[in-house]
Amino acid sequence: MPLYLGLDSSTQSLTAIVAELEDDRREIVFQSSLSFDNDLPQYGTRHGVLPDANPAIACSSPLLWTEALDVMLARVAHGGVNLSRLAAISGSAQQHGSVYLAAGAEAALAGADPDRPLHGQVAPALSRKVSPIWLDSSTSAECAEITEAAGGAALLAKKTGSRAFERFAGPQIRKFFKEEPSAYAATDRIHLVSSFLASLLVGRHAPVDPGDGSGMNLMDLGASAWWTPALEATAPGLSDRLPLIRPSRTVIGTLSPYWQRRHGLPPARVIAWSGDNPCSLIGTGLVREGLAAISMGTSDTIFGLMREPRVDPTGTGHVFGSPTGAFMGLTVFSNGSLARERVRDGFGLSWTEFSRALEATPPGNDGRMLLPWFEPEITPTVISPGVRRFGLDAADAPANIRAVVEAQQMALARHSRWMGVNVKTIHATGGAAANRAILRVMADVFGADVYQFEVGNTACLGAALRAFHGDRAADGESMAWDDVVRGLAEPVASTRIRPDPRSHAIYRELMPIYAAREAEALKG
Ligand code: XUL
Repeated sequence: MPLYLGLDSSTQSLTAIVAELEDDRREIVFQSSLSFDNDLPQYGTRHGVLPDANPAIACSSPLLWTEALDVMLARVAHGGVNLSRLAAISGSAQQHGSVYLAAGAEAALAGADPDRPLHGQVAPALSRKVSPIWLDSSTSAECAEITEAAGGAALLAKKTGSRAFERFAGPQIRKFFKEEPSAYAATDRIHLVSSFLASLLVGRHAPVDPGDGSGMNLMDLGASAWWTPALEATAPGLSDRLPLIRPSRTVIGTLSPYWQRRHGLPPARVIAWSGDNPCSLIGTGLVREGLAAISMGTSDTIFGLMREPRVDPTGTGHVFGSPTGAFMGLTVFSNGSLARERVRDGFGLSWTEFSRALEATPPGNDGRMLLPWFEPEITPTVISPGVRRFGLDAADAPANIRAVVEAQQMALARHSRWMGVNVKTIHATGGAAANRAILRVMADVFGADVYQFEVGNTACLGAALRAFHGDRAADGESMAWDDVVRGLAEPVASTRIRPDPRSHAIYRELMPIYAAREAEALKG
């Protein structure tokens, strides 16, 4: 029976899932996760980010991700599973991060010596040591320049699926070109985190898929091709430096000799990697329109499949490509788990105490409220962070805990209306989806049924399922997506949390107040 490996390189960790998938047999046979901060402390990251005095700058290290991949594939190889049956591998990665390689990178990857760790062999091929990631908000000037040169925000959004966003690869590339012109000139290929890690696996430059390519402000969403006016608005000679764009199901090569010899892995097919949100769309089983998922990880996101690309007229959300070949709507909040952690840590509590405090306080928090901008926020755009409290004593632990969770859920509900989905069922995923006290607030704010999943990391599961789908497609069997996700990427019926009508009524009254306070704060 064939095995499929899914990998997920997120902001803070790398996860692997091996699944046995054939007909009705759907079983996870191996799972492992490593933390960048704790397991590879030599890189000095905090929550997966290299420390910087400027809060707007967020970079990580491509060598950290490379070394993590080596460590994880050793674990997979020695995890007690018979990997001679490994048919295909695919991956998921944090979106928007860009990796800069010099000429000669491909030769280094193809000829990597299996007796030496890969990161040391990749190091000389980097034309930029660091990789700006999605938490970076330092490119407002470049966003404005690109918007103007590409014909305005509405056209950029219509063509690429999003207006210019600070964290998107295009504005980041422009900033690099402006600040380090000679390093930009020495750059031969610019990858996303997903296509960089896929390149390491196949030993040559991998393509990007439309799911992750649409997070760059560079891709024509309808055509799945680079959009020349955006490329020209971003940096000179960019078209020569970008990877090819290929459908998510594409077999991009086989596991290179490095991995075969170093870890004794078979020459399995490698399927194009994608971004974590497109992978999570598959891993939460959202292969039809009308359903929504909320992922609560480092970022909180709300997303759903779209048959046609309905771009957000308010300019808040994004339309990305979906691995199914359709599209997905998405809204992202950077104040996700780090904000919840800040409140919890501020009062020195455990997660159990955090949940108890949430359960012991009343829905609506007796009108006490906060705006949860502990870090710079993506939705709505807040470059200079700062928490604003309303009737809330900063020293009152339970009230602050309820306030941060309610604010996050009200923001999710308010800023996802543009997707035009009447949310009646929510598939909850990400680390915080294990917390039922938080999901209770979610159900009551949205007035929707909320379900949990058996597999916590749905982005990683989605990658394994995409490996399955791509492998079958390469053998000429085009599987329906409902059949791909069946049995594993399905909500667990017994976990349903139904909304409480009285609590939902309270939140319906609070929503306009929250909206007004947000609008007021943004004006200020
Ligand atoms: C998506 C986004 C985040 C990252 C997190 O647009 O910025 O969800 O993908 O990994």
